[in-house]
Amino acid sequence: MSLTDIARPEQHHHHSVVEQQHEKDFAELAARLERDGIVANALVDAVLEFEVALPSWALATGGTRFGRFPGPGEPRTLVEKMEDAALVHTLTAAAPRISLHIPWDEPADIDAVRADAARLGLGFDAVNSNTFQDQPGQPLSYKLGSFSNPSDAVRRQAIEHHLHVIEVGKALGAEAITVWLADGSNYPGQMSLRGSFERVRECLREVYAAMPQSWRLFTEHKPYEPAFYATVVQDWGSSLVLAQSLGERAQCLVDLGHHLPNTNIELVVARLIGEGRLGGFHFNDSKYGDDDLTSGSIKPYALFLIFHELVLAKREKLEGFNPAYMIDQSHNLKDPIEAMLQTVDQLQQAYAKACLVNTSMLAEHQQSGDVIMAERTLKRAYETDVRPLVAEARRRRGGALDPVAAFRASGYRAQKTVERS
Ligand code: LRH
Ligand code: MN
Repeated sequence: MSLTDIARPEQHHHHSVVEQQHEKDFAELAARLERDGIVANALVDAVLEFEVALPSWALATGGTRFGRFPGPGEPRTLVEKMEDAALVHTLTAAAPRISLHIPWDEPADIDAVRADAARLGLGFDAVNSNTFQDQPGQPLSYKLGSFSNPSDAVRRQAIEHHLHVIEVGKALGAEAITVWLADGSNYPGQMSLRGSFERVRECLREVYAAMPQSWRLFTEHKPYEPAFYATVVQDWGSSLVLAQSLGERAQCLVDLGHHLPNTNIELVVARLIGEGRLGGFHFNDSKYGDDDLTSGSIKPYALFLIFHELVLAKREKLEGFNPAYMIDQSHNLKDPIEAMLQTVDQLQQAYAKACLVNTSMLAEHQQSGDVIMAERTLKRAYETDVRPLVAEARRRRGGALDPVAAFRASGYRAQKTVERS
């Protein structure tokens, strides 16, 4: 059964009930939007522009320090992760790239990986470095930090790792590197709060200088974990200061789970857009900490408000505004592919709703100080059921009306369980 057969099971039963119901739903939504002066087909085209990269590390079951409950037929190799990523792209028509983590995805044979990617129609988004673990045979430990480590030799080792990650990325056609550092301390006094930051800046200068001119460097902030007193790149301010001191092609990556409870993340996004330093996202959702749950599963309105800031910036054609949309989740209970399909659908819906905002009317209400009408203008878009619209966008690109249903109907996981046993 080919990937496209999996995407459109209903196509075999000419004009199936599912298709007929979809066309009815879409026509009704189009009529309702027309009343607001909105052309549904224009929205469909806008949704088709939205693409997100999948994290290689979330295509197998994740876990916590308390346990991991792997499922059947999970990918064991990079090419199997790419196969699953390609299926997510086929079903959603919106995930044409995969983001690799080195050394977790260290390619044994770069040419073979490039060939597999070409065969599967996949590209490579930002590559991720890893100095938050010690690898077997690694001469020096990152226990007390990598770029912030007081030891020159440890910092040198960490820089060499990043230069290697850039080489792997260049060979695969990636155009960016994401640097998340676990560096920090657990106790007051353990680490120089300014010295550690200066050492990170110095090391990143060398990494930045080693990047091809076309590349970007994304700095990813995080308030805590694994450090539980101070994290060197702890918040968006530290990340922004760092990016601004490195150069034009250094920007800030916003992982939605890397904010203390009740942080106004859409405000952080607006601030970074305003400074021209929004590099990209790690989309996920959380209730408490860096829970890496399915995007839109806990705070869907906050996700919409983030996309509202993105659509505003896009409509204003802000110079250099080109965020890399990527997912970073850990699927501890759900089938990783189903969770990924849900995630891409949630992001497509949040984007579609944000595209529905009448931004000129909103600006008028903001200007006139009409608080309620301003809020209602946003809520009207958020409260619109855009599911027929994103389904139609997928259908026009050969994807599935309902990706999770199509995946379940395909028997793909059962097939892989046999193949990968
Ligand atoms: C850190 C992080 C980072 C990745 C890792 C898998 O919490 O968000 O982006 O390197 O998760
Ligand atoms: Mn992340």
